[in-house]
Amino acid sequence: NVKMKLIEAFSRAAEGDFVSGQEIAEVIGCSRTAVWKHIEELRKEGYELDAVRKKGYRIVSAPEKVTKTEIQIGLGTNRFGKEVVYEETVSSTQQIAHRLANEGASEGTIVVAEEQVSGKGRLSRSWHSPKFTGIWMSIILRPIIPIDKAPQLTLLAAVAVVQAIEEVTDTLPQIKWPNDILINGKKVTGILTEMQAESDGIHSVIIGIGINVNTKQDDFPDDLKEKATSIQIEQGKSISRAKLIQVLLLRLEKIYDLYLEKGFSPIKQLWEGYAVTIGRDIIATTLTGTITGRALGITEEGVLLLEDNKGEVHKIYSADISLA
Ligand code: BTX
Repeated sequence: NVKMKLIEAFSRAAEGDFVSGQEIAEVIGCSRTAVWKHIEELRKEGYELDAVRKKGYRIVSAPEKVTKTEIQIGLGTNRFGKEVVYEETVSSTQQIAHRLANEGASEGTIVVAEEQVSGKGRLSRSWHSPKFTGIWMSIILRPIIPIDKAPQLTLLAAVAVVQAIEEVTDTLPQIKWPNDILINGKKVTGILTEMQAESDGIHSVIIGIGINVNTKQDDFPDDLKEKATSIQIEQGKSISRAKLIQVLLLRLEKIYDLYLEKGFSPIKQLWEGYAVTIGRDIIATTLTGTITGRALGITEEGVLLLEDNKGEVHKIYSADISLA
């Protein structure tokens, strides 16, 4: 990949130093006269470059983008993110991931976009995904597990997201069952797990992760301003989205491998350590009604146990939770 070689050549030079046309030609294996064409391609990708006669080129600023190149340089995973499908604008990364999964895409393939115009939440709700502000990513998994275990993957993904955010920021995210990640009580991340399965089992699981990273208060529509937040809002400075994706992919791969090897128990423990709702009085709104009670914990399947005031324990498979 020419672009990657080129960026690597720049990153080897000391900051602010020029890299000569000759050096660039050698690194990417092209003629000196062809160098400018590749430089132009970088410019089109949002890099700002200085070109000075007899000195060469230098990168003035790199784009804050999450292209394949940005994600893959320095990525420490074995499988996750080895295939990256990047688009600037999509309707939903889930849609593309479903299509790729049908076409046989390998496990760990990710789809990322700078912007989604019809980002999807659960139960046909929408996910607000403005340009260049967040991580809008879907990952294709092909676990060999029974269909009823698939919801565990949502919890697994939530743990990985929390670990990744903790690693690259100084915030303390928490999980609200099953799929919300909150910072200071406001939603910073949503996770949507969808499955392609037939009677012979799971063909693929597509995990969609939306993280508000560098979103500013004004980027949220009015109805979200109260309940949504971003990493930038919470810690007062922006962070590199590409870096967060790299850390997230590594965490996801590690925890997924742990899950395949040891099952859900170790994931459950990690999850419970981050959960805000457990042990508290909550209101669960399901498709059929509302139940109020104390959240006791989750089962080995990842199902929420809720004890109502008569002492009856309900198994909650899918609901929206709020603190009572
Ligand atoms: P959810 O149904 O739990 O949350 C959706 C609800 O969250 C919305 O109804 C709205 O109230 C609120 N909301 C919408 N956008 C945001 C936002 N940016 N920040 C905070 N709150 C918001 C959660 O569903 C699952 C979201 C998954 C999003 C990813 S992004 C990549 C992938 N592609 C895609 O279309 N969806 C997933």
